[in-house]
Amino acid sequence: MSCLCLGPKRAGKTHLLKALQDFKNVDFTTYSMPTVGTSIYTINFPKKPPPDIPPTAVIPKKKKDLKTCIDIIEVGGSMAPMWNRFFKNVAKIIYVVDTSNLCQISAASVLLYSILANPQLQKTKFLLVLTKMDYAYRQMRNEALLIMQMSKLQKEIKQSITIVEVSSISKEGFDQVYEWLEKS
Ligand SMILES: Nc1nc2c(ncn2[C@@H]2O[C@H](COP(=O)(O)OP(=O)(O)OP(=O)(O)O)[C@@H](O)[C@H]2O)c(=O)[nH]1
Ligand SMILES: [Mg+2]
Repeated sequence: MSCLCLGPKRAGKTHLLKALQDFKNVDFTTYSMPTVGTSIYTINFPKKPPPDIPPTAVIPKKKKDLKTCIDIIEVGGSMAPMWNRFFKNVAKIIYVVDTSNLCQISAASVLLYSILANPQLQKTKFLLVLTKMDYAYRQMRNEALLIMQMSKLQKEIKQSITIVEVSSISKEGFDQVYEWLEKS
C-alpha cells in the first residue's frame, strides 16, 4: 500500500515533502525545479516526549509494528494526465492546493473530482492540504473550500477527506499532517 502526493504544477508538493522530511535543510533561496516524473520522500514521524509515568506504574510493552516513518511518492503536476497509472493499492493521498493562486484553485478541484471518482481509490484516505498560508494575498480556508465546492462534494463521495491549512515556510499545520500520516 502506498501513499501519493498529488496536486497541480507548482502547488507546493516538493517543498512540503522536503520540509516535512527535514525542515532545517530546505533551501528556501533557490528556485525549485518542477518534478518531472516521480520522486520518493521518506518522512520520519517526530519523536514524542515520553509520558510522565509514576515510578510504580507498569510500563506497557512497545508494539513491534509501530510505524516510525512513511514513504511518500510525489507525482509531478505535469504528469496529471498520467496520475491514474499510480492508483493501484494506494492507502493515502495528500492533495496539495495553492491558496495563493486563485486561478488554480478551481482547476485543482476539477482534478480532485476526477481522482475521487476513480474506482481504484474508493477506500483511499485523503488529506487536502491548503498550502502557502503564509502569503497575505492567499484565499482563506472557507473561500478556498467554497471555490472548490467542497461541502457539496463531500456529500457525494465515499472517501473521508481531512482538510488542513499549511505553510511550508512557517511550518503551520505540520503537526496535523504528521498526525494524519501516522494514523494507520
Ligand atoms: N510562500 C510559500 N511558498 C511556497 C510554499 N510551498 C511551496 N512554495 C513555493 O512554490 C513554488 C512551487 O513549489 P514546488 O514544491 O516546487 O511545487 P510542486 O507542487 O512540487 O510542483 P511540480 O513538481 O511542478 O508539480 C516554489 O518556489 C516553492 O518554494 C509555501 O508554503 N509558502
Ligand atoms: Mg514537485
